[in-house]
Amino acid sequence: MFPLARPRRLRRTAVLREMVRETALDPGDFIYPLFVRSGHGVRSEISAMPGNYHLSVDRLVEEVGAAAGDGIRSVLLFGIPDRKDEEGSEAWSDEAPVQAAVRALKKAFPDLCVITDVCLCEYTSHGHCGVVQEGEVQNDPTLDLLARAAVSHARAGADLVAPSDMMDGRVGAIREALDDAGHSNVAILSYAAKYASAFYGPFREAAGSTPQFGDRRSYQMDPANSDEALVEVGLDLEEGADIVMVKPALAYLDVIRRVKDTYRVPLAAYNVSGEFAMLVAAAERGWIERERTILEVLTSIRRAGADIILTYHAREAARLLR
Ligand code: PB1
Repeated sequence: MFPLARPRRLRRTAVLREMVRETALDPGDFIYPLFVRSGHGVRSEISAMPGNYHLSVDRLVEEVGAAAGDGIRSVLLFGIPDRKDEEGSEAWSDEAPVQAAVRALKKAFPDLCVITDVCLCEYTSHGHCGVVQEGEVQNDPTLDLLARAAVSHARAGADLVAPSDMMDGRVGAIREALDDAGHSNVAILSYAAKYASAFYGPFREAAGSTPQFGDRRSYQMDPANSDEALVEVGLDLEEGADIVMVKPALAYLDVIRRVKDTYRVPLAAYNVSGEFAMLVAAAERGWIERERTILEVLTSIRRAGADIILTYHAREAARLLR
């Protein structure tokens, strides 16, 4: 009790504060999301995500080289296809931007960890993450298409595939397809507890993946639920997920903590586009200090229990930590 106990004693100097600091940020824990499209020499900024670009493969290789210079060792690729159709067939084309990007990156940076997003929403004309029949997103017919996309990413050389569609049973289907195709060493990072969130807005503009009708609430989770997140994570682990993810991060820090305490497995959290845009916009207006806020946000996600953070701040944060 006070005056015996004085917590301020250990806050008195920077050395003391560092000595008792419980949570550390390390660029090795960051995954840097990138958007790749076809063409040559393309680097066009995404308006709702300043500092993020649509990149052709050649420019992507440059960007990743620069990011590696900042300390980034892991990237997540999203593809912007040239054409969309009902099924999203560009998702499993070996010549599509993501597949070409994986090959180019693994060639240029053999030690880089290359992760690919596996989903159909960027590739379907209707913008949903699965096959649509009679106005509804169908679960089981989607599994084979996702598995095909994952196998084609593995064939290109991806280290991890990251299914973000939220269909039931997709982790198992992808695991089986990868193993059958001889890719048993390719790991699965599953978007296990992915919420139907308004924070994906800027991404949908970036990826051109806004659903053309309805919304994603019949497959993504209700923001009000956290017991259900434990069910979702448990299922994905049983089906063979190697790393599980909670998404978004900031409005779901409690879910991150519950998942970590319950399962004690490698856990990722996605600091999504809306969280990024909010911070950048407020900093642009001079309402918050950009650099301190970035580090505070990322620290909070690690403190909540995430081992790995997917974040558009990755390069900047890595530089700040040097
Ligand atoms: O940063 C972000 O907002 C990421 C959004 C995310 C990427 N996996 C999805 C958002 C959505 O549901 O539209 C894409 C789903 N495949």
